[in-house]
Formats: sequence, structure tokens, C-alpha cells
Amino acid sequence: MTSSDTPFLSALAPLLLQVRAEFASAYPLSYADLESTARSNFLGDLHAIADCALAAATSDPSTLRQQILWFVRMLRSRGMAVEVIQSILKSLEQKLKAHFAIAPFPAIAWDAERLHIPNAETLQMTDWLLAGDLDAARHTFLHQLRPSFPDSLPQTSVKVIQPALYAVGDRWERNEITFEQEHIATAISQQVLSDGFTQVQMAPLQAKSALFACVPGNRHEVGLRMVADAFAIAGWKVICLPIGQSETDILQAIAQWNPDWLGLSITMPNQVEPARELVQHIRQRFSKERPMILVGGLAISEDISIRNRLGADRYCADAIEAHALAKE
Ligand code: B12
Repeated sequence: MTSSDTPFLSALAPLLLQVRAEFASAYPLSYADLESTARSNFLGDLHAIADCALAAATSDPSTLRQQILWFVRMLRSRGMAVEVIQSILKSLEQKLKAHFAIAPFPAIAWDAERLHIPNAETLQMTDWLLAGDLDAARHTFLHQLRPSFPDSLPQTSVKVIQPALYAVGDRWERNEITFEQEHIATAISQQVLSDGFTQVQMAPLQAKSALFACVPGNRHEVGLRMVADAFAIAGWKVICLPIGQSETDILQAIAQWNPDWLGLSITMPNQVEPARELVQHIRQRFSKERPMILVGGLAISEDISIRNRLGADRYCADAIEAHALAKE
């Protein structure tokens, strides 16, 4: 059966109406609060997820995640609580499963940062980054930083700069900003983060070392730097390789520095396979002498199956989690 078959369509419509009715009666205020366009599109949105769930069972699994994420973002940015959205999705999945051969709904990360939903402060910071307003961006960042609390650096970085850069990416994707603006936003972020780093009190230096690198092909270094800084302020000796390293370069750096941990950053889906190969080659070449391997980055933060496929020892979602690991 395909999503355009008449039996699918006629069996689907009453199920979607049931999901909407349940939602409206279990959470009347949330339903009433949805602005009229979102409310009138609601059945169509559920229908789109159902189409993708059906397709995912036989051919294309990737669109289901994208469609669900879009739905979650749309409702979250209109202020709907996570548990309400979860209950809508659960009800939809159960009803579809009872009638059709669909793929199970994928697990997704639920917090607003990971779903890239900008709040007013994020939007303000995004504007400053795009306008090249270093002073305003720095002032806001340093104002939120609590220099005597080392945890404050990863926390402020993840809560203030990271979502603003995600919003920059979303605007680039929508063709609303130029490539040059994306570069300026990165440069200002890097400057602000390094200013913050110099202000924060560091833990005493320990006999632990970590090497950080972007996987071959990944040119996104800001997230990796945030993670490396989180280790550094926890007292680790840290080396962060510049972007543009080949697999051979990274293997050589491991041989040269012999770090306790290696942190690898993976941003885009096409960097997952080179990352998997790199991890495999590190295991083969260094055997028991190898560093522990930590992975993270946008490409894996929303897909647990990728984490498992990489063969790494640990995964952290962001610099806050990485700082907690560094303090273990
Ligand atoms: C700035 C930027 C660039 C800059 C990067 C400059 C630089 N020196 O770093 C430049 C211009 C080079 C660039 C290039 C490209 N980019 Co770009 N870029 C971005 C942007 C806007 C911000 C990246 C960033 O710094 N984010 C902020 C950091 C803090 O977040 P993060 O990387 O997720 O890191 C956190 C966690 O993921 C985790 N983490 C990350 N690494 C690691 C490592 C370890 C060990 C651990 C534990 C954790 C961890 O912790 C970090 C801190 O909390 C993103 C948007 C986005 N959503 O990120 C797009 C984005 C990543 N880029 C994108 C694209 C398409 C590209 C290009 C193909 C085209 C282009 N825009 O020019 C090229 C490809 C380059 C390549 N081969 O890698 C897409 C990717 C979409 C996709 N799924 O494929 C995005 C998502 C934009 C979008 N919405 O379309 N980009």
C-alpha cells in the first residue's frame, strides 16, 4: 500500500480526526491556544507524518524523522508543552500501528536547544552576530558568565552562542543571509567564546590529556572548540587540531601526543562514514594503547543509531555534558 491508495486514505481520515479530538479534549487550553492557521493545518500535519511513517516501513526512513521534527518545532515555537506534543505523537503512532504496516516513530531529543527553537534572546544574539556587532554580543555573553564558576562557561556557551549559531544556519538554509554573514557570525562567536575562556577560573592542571579534531571533511570547528574549552577549564591538557585534517594527520597526531581521550566532531550526515572508518582505524592501529574515543556533533545528536554505529566509547550531546564528563 502507498500513501496515495484509496484504502489508506479512507482508513486514515477517521484516525486523524480521533487524534485531534483526543488532543482537544485532553488539553483544551493548548488546543485553543494554537493560532488558527496551525489549528486548521493540524490534520494535514498529522497526515504528512502518517505518509512518512508508511514510506519509512518500506523505502525511505529519513523523511519520517524530518517530518516529526518539523511538527515538534512548529508546535514548540507556538508555546506548546513537550508532554502535550508527546501525547499527540504517541496517540498517532498507536492508531496508525493498529491499522497499517508503519515504521515505529524515531526517538528524538526534546529540549528546545536541540530542536533549535529560538527564544527572544537568541533572536537578539543572532541579529548581533549577523550584523557583526561584536560589542553587543560580547557584552551579553560576559554579562551572563559567572567567572568564579567554571561550569558557567560551557553553560553560557551552549545557551547563548550555540542556539544563535543554529538560528544563523536556519536563516542560511532559507536563503535569508549571505555566506559572508555566516562567516562574520562565526568569527564574532569565536571571539566572544575566547574572551569568555580567559575570564573563567580554571581547575588545577591534572595529569590527563585530550586531543580534539573535526573528522575529515568537517569544517565546523566552533562546537569542537566549546567542548575542548570545557575539558581545559576542568584541568585537562588539551590540544585542538585545526580544521582540514586528513585521517592520516589525525592518526599521526594521536601517535605524537598519546592523549588519554580523543574527541571527534561530526556535523553533517556525509561525515558519519569517514568518522566510522577513522574510529575503526584507530582501534586497529593503536589497539590497547589507543585513547578513549568521544564523539559528538550535529550529525549524531538527534539519531541514537548513528552513535552506536560509530564504535566510539562515549557520546556527549554538548559542551555541558562534555564538561561533566571531564570532571568525572
Ligand atoms: C558556521 C557554519 C558554517 C561555517 C563553519 C566555520 C567554522 N570555522 O566553524 C562554514 C561557512 C565553514 C560552513 C560551511 C558549510 N556548512 Co555550515 N554551518 C554553520 C552553522 C551556521 C553554525 C555551526 C556552529 O558553529 N554551530 C554551533 C556549535 C556550538 O554547535 P555544534 O556544532 O552542534 O556543537 C555542539 C554539539 O553538537 C556538540 N559537539 C560538536 N562537536 C563535538 C565533538 C565532541 C567530541 C563532543 C563530545 C560534542 C561535540 O557540542 C557542541 C557544543 O555544545 C551551522 C548551523 C548549525 N545548526 O549548527 C551550519 C550547518 C552545519 N552548515 C551546513 C551546511 C550545509 C554547510 C555547507 C555544506 C554549505 C555552507 N553553509 O557553506 C558547508 C560544508 C562545510 C563542511 N565541509 O563541513 C548545514 C548542514 C545541514 C546538513 N544536515 O547537512 C547547517 C546545519 C546549516 C543549515 N541549517 O543548513 N558552515
